[in-house]
This record gives sequence, structure tokens and C-alpha cells, in this order.
Amino acid sequence: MLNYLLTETLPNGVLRIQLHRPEALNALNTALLGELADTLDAAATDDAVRAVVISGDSRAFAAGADIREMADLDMVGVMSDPRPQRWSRIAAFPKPIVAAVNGFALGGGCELVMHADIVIAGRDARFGQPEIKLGIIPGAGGTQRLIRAVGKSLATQMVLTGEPISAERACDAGLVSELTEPELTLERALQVADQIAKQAPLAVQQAKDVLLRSQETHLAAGLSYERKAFTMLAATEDRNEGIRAFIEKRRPEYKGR
Ligand code: DAK
Repeated sequence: MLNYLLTETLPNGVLRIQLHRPEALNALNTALLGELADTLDAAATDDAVRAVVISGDSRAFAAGADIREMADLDMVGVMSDPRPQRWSRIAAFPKPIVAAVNGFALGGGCELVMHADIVIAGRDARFGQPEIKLGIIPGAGGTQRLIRAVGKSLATQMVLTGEPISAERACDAGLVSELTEPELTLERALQVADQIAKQAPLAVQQAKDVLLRSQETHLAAGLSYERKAFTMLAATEDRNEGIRAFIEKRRPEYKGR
């Protein structure tokens, strides 16, 4: 049973996940993070799911890790904290995730945004890593992924001052791919996910994998990785179907094979 998430798999293959802990601005407590990791693990092997949309509500995507929960952890507690493992499972999810962000995306909330592959944000969204104001630093990839998303100077300013940036700034910097009016954020994210869900699933997963690889490797290794993935896809039925459908001027029917 899920206590902190609302989920629904739509007929088009899009799994909608809404973070639902409104009394704490969707702060990511350990239980919520566990539910999210479990839900994504199950979706990874569910052929009915081809893309995922994660949203919060109008006030917050997520205001970070649960600060009250963190208060009780000493160093030994942090060392045996189950949360890093849950974050790793979220990061390993092989299908595309679109984040629909309104309101606050702070700390772990901003880090969850950066675990998404595409970010659609309402003009009211605010992105920040305020951990420094609590005497800590980002703990779920915020230093490493933010610098790759927005560049060194802005990432350093955000992490060292803790001050959030506007949705517009986040879009200009590359953290967000599209801005919308706040009431349309989810709808637009669902549209983007629907477009992805219509593509050949194996090609989509390979593309995600290769794109992410670019953040971890140098160009020659990345290009070699891309070539191998491209070659492997030549063995799929969907690749033949996609090309045949183009030539026959019809819509492809992908089977994920
Ligand atoms: N944790 C727990 N409760 C939170 C919360 C949070 N992060 N953020 C908000 N809330 C709760 C508030 O306490 C309040 O609860 P009540 O007092 O009503 O019971 C309710 O949500 C509404 O919040 P406010 O009354 O504060 O609402 P405002 O509109 O006045 O202010 C705000 C909104 C977002 C500016 C403010 O709530 C705020 O500053 N929140 C804290 C933001 C923050 O500092 N976030 C970073 C947390 S540290 C790790 C991985 C990751 C992390 C750590 C470890 N490992 C893998 C080990 C991540 C760390 C963080 O994210």
C-alpha cells in the first residue's frame, strides 16, 4: 500500500506518480523515498509502462529531505541510512522520467528533479539547494548533477548561498527544458511523456542510457558506447518496423522487441 504517492498507469503507457505529502510540502521522508524506489523498480519490468511523469502539487514539487527525520541522525545513523540505496534505485530506473514541477523544488526535491530526464516547470517553480543553511551539503547528487546541469558558477552560487533560482533562470541555465503556466505544467509533461511512450521502447531506453553516459565519460568513449547501442538496436524488430512504416507511409506499431 502506498501512503505518500498517488499512482496511475494510463492506457498510453505513461505511469503518473504524484508525490503526496502535502502537510510537509512533499518532503521526502524515508518511507516516501522507499515507495518511489519500489514503484519505479516495478515499472522497470512492466511492459505496460513506457514513460513516467513525476509531479508534486501546486505549492511544492518537494521541499527536500524530511528535516525532522534528519534531526535524529548522528554519524553512525547517517552511515547506515537506507536512503542512499533508495536514491541509487531511482537513478538506475531505465525508462524516461519527465518531472512536472510547480512551486518549491528544494534540496532533495531539486535532486529528484535532476534524476528526471526531462523537466517541465511552471513559471512559479523555485529550484534550490538550501542544505548549506542547515549546516550540511547536498547528499543525493546535488553537487555533481547541478554543476552538470547549470554550469560551475551558478551551481556553486546555489550550493554555497542556499538561495533558490526562478523557473525562468533554471530554464535559461538548462535545468529545465520548458516553461509553462503553472496550471498547465502537468498537462504538458503528460503530453511529452505520451510522445515518448509512442516510440520504440528499446530505442528509448538505449537513448536514455547513452545520453546519461555522456555525463560520466569522455567523448571518444561516449561515441563508442553510442555506436554499440546503435548497432545493437539494428537487431530489433521495432527498428525494422519503424523504417518499414516510414517507407509504407503508415504509423509504426512498436512491440518492444
Ligand atoms: N522537511 C520537513 N518538513 C518540512 C520541510 C522539510 N524539508 N519543508 C517544509 N516542511 C513543513 C513545515 O515544517 C511546515 O510544517 P508545519 O509547521 O505546518 O507542521 C509545512 O511543511 C509547511 O511549510 P512552511 O510553513 O515552512 O511553508 P512556507 O511557505 O512558510 O515556507 C519553504 C516554504 C519551502 C520556504 C520552507 O518550508 C522551507 O524552507 N522548507 C525547508 C526547505 C529545505 O531546507 N530543504 C532542504 C532540506 S535538506 C541524503 C540525500 C538527500 C538529502 C539528505 C541526505 N542522503 C542520501 C543521505 C537532502 C537534504 C535536504 O533536502
